[in-house]
Amino acid sequence: MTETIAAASDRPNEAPEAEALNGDIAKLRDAVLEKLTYSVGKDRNAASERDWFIAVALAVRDRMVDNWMTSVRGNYRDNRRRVYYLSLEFLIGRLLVDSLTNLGIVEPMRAALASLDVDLEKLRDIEPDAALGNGGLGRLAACFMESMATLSIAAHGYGIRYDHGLFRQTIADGWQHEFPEDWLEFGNPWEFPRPEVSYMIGFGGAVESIPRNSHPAHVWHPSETVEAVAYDTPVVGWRGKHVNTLRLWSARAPDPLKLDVFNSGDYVGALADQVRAESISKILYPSDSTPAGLELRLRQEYFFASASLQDLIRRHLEQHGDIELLADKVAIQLNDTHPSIGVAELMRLLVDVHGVDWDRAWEITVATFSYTNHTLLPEALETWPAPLMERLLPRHMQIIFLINAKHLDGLRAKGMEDAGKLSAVSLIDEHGGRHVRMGHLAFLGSHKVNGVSGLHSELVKQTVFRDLHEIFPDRICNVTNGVTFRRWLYEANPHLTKLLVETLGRGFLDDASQLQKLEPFADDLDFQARWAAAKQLNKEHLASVVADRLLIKINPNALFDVQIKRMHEYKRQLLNILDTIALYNEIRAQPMRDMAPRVKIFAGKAAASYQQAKLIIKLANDVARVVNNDPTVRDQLKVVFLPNYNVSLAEAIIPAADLSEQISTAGMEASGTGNMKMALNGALTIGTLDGANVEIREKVGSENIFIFGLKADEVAARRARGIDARETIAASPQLREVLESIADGVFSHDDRHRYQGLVDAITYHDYFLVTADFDSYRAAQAAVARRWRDRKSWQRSAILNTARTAWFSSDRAIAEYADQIWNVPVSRPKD
Ligand code: 26W
Repeated sequence: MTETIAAASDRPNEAPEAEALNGDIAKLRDAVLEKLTYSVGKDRNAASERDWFIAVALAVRDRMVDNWMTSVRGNYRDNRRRVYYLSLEFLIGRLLVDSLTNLGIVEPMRAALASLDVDLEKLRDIEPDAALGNGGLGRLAACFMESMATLSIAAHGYGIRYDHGLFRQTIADGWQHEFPEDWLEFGNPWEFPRPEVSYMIGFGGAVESIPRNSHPAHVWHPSETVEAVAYDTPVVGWRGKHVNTLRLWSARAPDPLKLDVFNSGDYVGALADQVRAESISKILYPSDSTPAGLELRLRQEYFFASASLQDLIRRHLEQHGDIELLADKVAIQLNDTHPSIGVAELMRLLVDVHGVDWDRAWEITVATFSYTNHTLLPEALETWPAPLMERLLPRHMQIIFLINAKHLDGLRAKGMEDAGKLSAVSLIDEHGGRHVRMGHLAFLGSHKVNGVSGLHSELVKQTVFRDLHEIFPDRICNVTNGVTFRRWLYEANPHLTKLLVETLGRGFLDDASQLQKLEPFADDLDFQARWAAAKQLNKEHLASVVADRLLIKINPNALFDVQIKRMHEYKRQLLNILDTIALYNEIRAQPMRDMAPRVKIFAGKAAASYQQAKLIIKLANDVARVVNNDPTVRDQLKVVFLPNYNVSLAEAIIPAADLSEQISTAGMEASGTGNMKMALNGALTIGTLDGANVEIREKVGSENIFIFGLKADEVAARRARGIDARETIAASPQLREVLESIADGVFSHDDRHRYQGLVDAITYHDYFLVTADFDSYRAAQAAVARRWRDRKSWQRSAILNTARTAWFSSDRAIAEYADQIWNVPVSRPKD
């Protein structure tokens, strides 16, 4: 499916002398054959592509193990301070080309396989995506793992090894359908099962308090126990020097089969415990904004938090013996609130298990944890009903109450009487039944709290944590997100990488800041031509993907206008569709008007229970059907919705994008990371001043980005004035025409009223201000069309976008975490 990876000479980190190269090729060839024969157990003449993939993956994995063990030994020998990244999601994607690239053996492996009549490209598409995440948060965790290895930080990732990742999306008659994803169907060659590394995780039961001198001891007697078993995946950094571990937990029933029950003939009953236990790591919750709020979700969160904390404490004690040194040797990052029950769990382990004094334990806990907030959406902030927490985690509920009591007492002691303030900063939300505020628990239990873009971190101080920020004014900081350039440039866009190496040399491969050296070439017509040629190859490739999957022919010379991200009303795919219809109406009104052909490319999954988002997918497909089959439109406008958006599809779309749609309602997208990936690959951004768009504009320059719409503070003011949009619609003839065409069923002949509800929603209750930003969005799109016509200036801006987005490397972001939050050294590749 993807472009052939560029030749050796311009493979990023491969310039070996021919001799060494041939040696390496021969060694790799033998290693692959050895794996095929003795690990896969297949003769080369009988081997399927999947057999070859497994053999190659196992051979590549071997190449990592040596440095992995060296890194692990080094971490122990050098007594290195450790970083633990706790995340319920790791959106890894595929690992074959990423591992080959970081080990610097892509071309030798290609040659080795070619000598065995095997095509590396074919194997690339065999590998299933490890889709253990929903979207931004999960992919960020994966980019961060790769950057922590690249910067040689002694880091572990901890998560859950879901049997089923994010659902597979199919589109039937324009509607999204979800199917279980089965990435482990043929096994996972990258992981090492660690049956010897397992921990017992308790649930339910009761707490016994045993009177002891100063204060009673507490012993928790869980009524249910689940075993957490480890699976380790090596994470190799750029240039393969340092290899870290991603440890994912799988749930097992301590005794999988109740033989007595089985022998009594109750076969299902005999397996009940096993099913119940294993359900914990069965499937990823497919929602990326609304907490399921279901017991199983809390079980998942506690299961992996407890297993991870027990494991890192074992490692700490083995090496340092003294639990009181934990905060000196360990930094734990909470990736949003999902692992934040870990704050109460560490207190339980320190106080109940290791006998540390409460106040000392709290000091250690706060000094060890730090927490990243990824969203301001009120519905995404997790709270758990106290009764559920009490039943499932009785000891933790006690601990949370005591943390809260000491917290509030401390504030009262400092003179805070205001009941409103006290309840606002309380861990317990008393409104409508008692709920535990997991964000507050994470905040209180951490020494540092960060947002993920400059604007977002300011909004975090002004909104969700306003009152806590007043009490702890130095706790909130900002670390703007980043993306790994290995996957999102070198591997996804070898054509552009080849041109960059030819033009800048290889230095930028180790030090992204050298991309700046591109600036002088921005107006160089010859360079512009080579730049355009690289983009054209990527667009032709995407056009073939669209043809394969949708049987739709798109013109690779058209402007590829791309919006790829999870479906959500605040991301405003609907606004993009309204623009598409307005464009369609314009073309129909003046079919012969010469306008720059444009292809609107959409892709994204909607949470299974998110009806409005699923309706917007249907509308996009309904509009596509009408526009693509309207003869008057000819080639001027095409609309495609690519199904099953995932990491691998993103790698195919992003290098082909001309225009990057980042049009969220200002103040609602914490950062965005797709925006960074597309700007890095030379797309121009059309967007609101939201999340990291603000910093992208700062870096690339306002003349190289199309900004429109209300700013975050204006959004708040506008909402305060009411979100009835009838006035706004009346004032915009184009908008009125577009909404009427939708409401009249122009795009839904089979069900004329399908979108009446949707049109009514934005007419009378336009919370996401789609109508308010419509005209300025249209104006920005018109500016895009004008700029596109002026190829020199477009190419200039495209080149400057790549030249000026080095800062958005996840290496920079991780270096900031290391410096500001984790207090660990980093060493850059080549160092
Ligand atoms: C409990 C359900 C749930 C699951 C996931 C609630 C919230 C989430 C995530 C926080 C949602 C998410 O992925 N947020 C995105 O995080 C990215 C990485 O920081 C940001 O770039 C995106 O702006 C933000 O929406």
